[in-house]
Amino acid sequence: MKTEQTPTVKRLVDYRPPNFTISTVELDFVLDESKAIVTNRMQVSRAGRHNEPLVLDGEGLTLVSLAIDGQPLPAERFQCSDTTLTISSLPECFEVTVVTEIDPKANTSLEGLYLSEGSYCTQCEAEGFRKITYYLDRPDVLAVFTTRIEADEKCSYLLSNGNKTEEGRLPDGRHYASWHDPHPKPCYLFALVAGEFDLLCDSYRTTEGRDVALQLFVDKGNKPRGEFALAALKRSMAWDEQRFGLAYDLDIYMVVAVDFFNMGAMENKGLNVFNSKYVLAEPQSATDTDYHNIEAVIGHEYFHNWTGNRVTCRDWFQLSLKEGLTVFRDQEFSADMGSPAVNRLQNVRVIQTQQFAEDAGPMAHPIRPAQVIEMNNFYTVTVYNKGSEVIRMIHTLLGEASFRKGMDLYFQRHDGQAVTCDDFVLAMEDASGIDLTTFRRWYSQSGTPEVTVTDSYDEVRECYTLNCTQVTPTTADQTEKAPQHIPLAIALYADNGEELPLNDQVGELQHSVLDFKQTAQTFEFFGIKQKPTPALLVNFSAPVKLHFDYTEADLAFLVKHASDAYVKWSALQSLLSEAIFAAEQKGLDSLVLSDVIIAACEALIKTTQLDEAIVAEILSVPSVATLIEQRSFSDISRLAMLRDSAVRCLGERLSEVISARLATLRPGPYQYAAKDVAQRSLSGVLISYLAAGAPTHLPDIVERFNRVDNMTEKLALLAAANHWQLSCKERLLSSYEAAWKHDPLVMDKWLSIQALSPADGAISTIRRLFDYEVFSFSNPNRVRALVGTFAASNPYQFHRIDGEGYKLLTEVVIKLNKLNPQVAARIITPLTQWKKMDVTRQGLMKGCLQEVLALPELSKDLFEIVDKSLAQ
Ligand code: B3K
Ligand code: ZN
Repeated sequence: MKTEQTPTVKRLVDYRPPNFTISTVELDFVLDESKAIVTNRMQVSRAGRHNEPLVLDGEGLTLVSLAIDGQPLPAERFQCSDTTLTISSLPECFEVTVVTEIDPKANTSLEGLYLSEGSYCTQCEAEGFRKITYYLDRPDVLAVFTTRIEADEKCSYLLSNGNKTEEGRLPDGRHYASWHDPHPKPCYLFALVAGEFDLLCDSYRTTEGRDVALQLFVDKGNKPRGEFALAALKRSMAWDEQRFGLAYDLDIYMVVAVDFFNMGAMENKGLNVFNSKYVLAEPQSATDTDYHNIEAVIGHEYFHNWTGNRVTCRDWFQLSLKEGLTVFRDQEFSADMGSPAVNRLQNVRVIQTQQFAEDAGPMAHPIRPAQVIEMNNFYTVTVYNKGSEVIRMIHTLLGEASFRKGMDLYFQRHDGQAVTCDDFVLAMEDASGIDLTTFRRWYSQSGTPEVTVTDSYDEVRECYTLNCTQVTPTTADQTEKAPQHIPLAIALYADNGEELPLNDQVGELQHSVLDFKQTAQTFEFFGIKQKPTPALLVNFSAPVKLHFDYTEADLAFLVKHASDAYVKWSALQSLLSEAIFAAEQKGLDSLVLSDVIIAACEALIKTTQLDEAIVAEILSVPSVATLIEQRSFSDISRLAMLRDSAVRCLGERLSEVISARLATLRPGPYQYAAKDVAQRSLSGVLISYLAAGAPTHLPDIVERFNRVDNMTEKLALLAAANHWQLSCKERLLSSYEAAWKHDPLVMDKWLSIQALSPADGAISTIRRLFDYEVFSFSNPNRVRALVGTFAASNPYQFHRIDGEGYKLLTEVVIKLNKLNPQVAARIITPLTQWKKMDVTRQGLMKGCLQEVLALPELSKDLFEIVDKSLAQ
């Protein structure tokens, strides 16, 4: 229903180029906690021949003064609304000087200019610059920025984009600094930071011979925790030069870590602002996963300097132009820094669990959305991770050499421009000569294609045939679906486990990636002496669901013989999922895994032929979130019980083998090094099996917890004790608390563990923790650690049939509606996916959503998501 308050929908088809351009912006900030004065002087020109007024965006600003070409503007020449400043009767070229007042301290949305633990910082993407000053807040308006910052001397560092041009002292204990960024940029890349920090310095010489000063700013006392991130930055710089020939383009690169931040980090030109979670690490307090994520996010933001900053987006519908491509680049970087196979499996898990769920839910959208209410709602796993899969498919279709040519051409054509996803695909097409006409559908069509493959074998012709069909189910946003261009990578195995050559009829070797672009297509392979076992979707070559009628023996065969880690992993995941679903169908609460599955797992535990990290991935029993994604309608509490029962069964049946393997996994003193990370990850999985099914075989958990020198192993022990309700759980929690109570970032893990407790009483514990001193509703990391984790990953307690879990989340969402709409809109996601649940839970969940929808002054962030969910 459209009411007065219904927020407006913006559509891609309505895109028009800006009717004014801005060449230079001079910003002057006089900082004060609750009254900051921003003077903005811009040189503006009319674009094209028209008489339209200039409409600047602005939100929550107090207008102090307005002048055109230095002359104060009479009131009849301009108009202010809640979101715009409209100025009419303007010449062709003119200077606008607008002075506004803002209140950083009252800004709890963490968008625009705000305070993080006493330091000023900004977040402008997507549309936060308009909360700082009146501007053409859209990515296709590129200007050269000069920024002067004046503040109290207790803010010892005054930072902005580009190079520092001036600094000095002022009367009354104040000082100033001026910055100039020579690269024209959209305002979403503007940044300002002013505060007191510890500084880590280093330098990097680019292949072009430029000496770049590297500066990392962290909270006082955190210097040792910044070393790893700084080293990761240098690795990123070297990698981008080597892999893509891209070097850095300013004399200084700054990274600031702040505690109050809505997402991971932000790629502002020359001045990245980071959530401290993705900067700070030392072995005692950070896990291997933290180290991995820090390296990935540091890389991601650095890579944006070319894919995002030098070439930016024409409009926000094109977000995947920079995000999908930059995720692809960071994934390639992580793969090169560590294990490609393990990284690939981790990427695949995000797609299969979170992205497939998004496609199946109310917020389904293509990687290039066609319509949006609140842009911040579209920084999604679809735009980012599926976006990266789409780039990866282009890479697969073109091959590394042509892909690189395509990237080179893209930069050659578009450096300094704001462009579209079509421009990117065209560069790839022109550079490679490969037709991507059908492929472009991946940008406009949402949903997960379902590919069904059947096979047949003709002994006389020695011909093996794969019959492929594809269908993309209707999604919440789109009913019509066309076939996609799917690169389907395959391998065929003979009974002895040997991989067979893929010959065509005349004996020529065929490509192992099949070009599957029609609704139904048949592929034939010749010279095949006996019916082979096919491995399909090798290395997860496309973001699709694949169906093939494998027997249990086929899957066990693939676990053993397939050379590709994804195929092995996927085969064992299918065996385990099928066992769980079969028990669910029978209405059972527990299950016994077949001898075939047990034997496959036993062989994996014993093998020394595979990297331990890959074994750990393969052996991980699918999460409830992964399972639920594979079924349209499930009893989630039964699935959770059966999932745990599968782990218990493995622990019981394989306790001896597990104990023997565990004894061989003894990494030395902590190092974040691939071999050690692999050992710790396998050890974590094996310990959880024993905790589940054979607790008497466990090593002394408390002794081990006290002895190990790193957070990775401590947390794995704590997680196992918590999930499997070992008697030592409380002791471990107290010991953790005593060690880290002073450090909120480290306490986030402790909060999450308690949010994950399957035990009754978890909800009252969470409520108690709301009042605990480290917790605060205004800090997104705390909220995500406690409430986000609970809702997304505690199936037993969040989905309680009495509705108490849903009630808890709803209360928090209501509280955050005004405090921080972006975080509210994120953590509500599990409630919006009610369609997957049983009828009772559906009713409870919808009731909660209706309560949110009825809120007075509902943010547009929440409105968009809740309204769509209820409309299903
Ligand atoms: N570009 C930012 C994300 C901005 C999110 C705005 N709600 C970080 C990144 O993707 O690198
Ligand atoms: Zn990004």
